[in-house]
Amino acid sequence: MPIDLSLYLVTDAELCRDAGLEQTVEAAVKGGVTVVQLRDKHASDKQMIDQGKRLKAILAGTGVPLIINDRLQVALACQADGLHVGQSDTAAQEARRAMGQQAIIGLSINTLEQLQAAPITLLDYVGLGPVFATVSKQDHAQPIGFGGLAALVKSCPLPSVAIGGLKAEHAISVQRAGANGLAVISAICGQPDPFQAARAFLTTQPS
Ligand code: TZP
Ligand code: MG
Repeated sequence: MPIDLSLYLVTDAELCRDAGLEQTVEAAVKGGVTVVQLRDKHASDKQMIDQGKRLKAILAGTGVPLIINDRLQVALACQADGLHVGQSDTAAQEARRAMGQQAIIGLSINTLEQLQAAPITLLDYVGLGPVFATVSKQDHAQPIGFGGLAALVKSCPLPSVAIGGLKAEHAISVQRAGANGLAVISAICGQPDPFQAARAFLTTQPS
């Protein structure tokens, strides 16, 4: 399924605690977010399914797809539009089989070796990074910088979204590296105004 990766919001329940997760997502989508990924390393499956259903209701009619991080059973139960898997999560093959041809399946990639081993024909996009070190993901892989990002994009036959420490002022560098968009957590989640934080990606000039 084609997907607009321009501004991909990955949620963080802890960072959104004060403002509210639904409120943050709703405002960020109004501000220009084109994909929402529900990511929660601490919630139970049941909590995540309920959260996914609430987000689906918010996204209904916006054209913005809901992707679930890691948990295939959650994605199926809340009828999400897709699943994003890491290198050690549910295999893309299993996700595609269970979710069907229309589902959006994404895979995280950090190295050329991982890209070469990826089941490209089963995927809709890849997440490339981390570009920079970030506190938003524990035990993340080695940062690749914009040079590493450009090298991966060059070898990548699929649409790609860059992730890891990205802020609005990085949009132009990501574009120059050839990726289709930016994925962010902390540049939107926990920001005082998630609407403006999202809009900044569309309007900020490089520093
Ligand atoms: N995968 C690689 S880096 C990262 C994930 C989920 C976290 C990105 O968060 P932030 O706050 O945008 O750096
Ligand atoms: Mg994962």
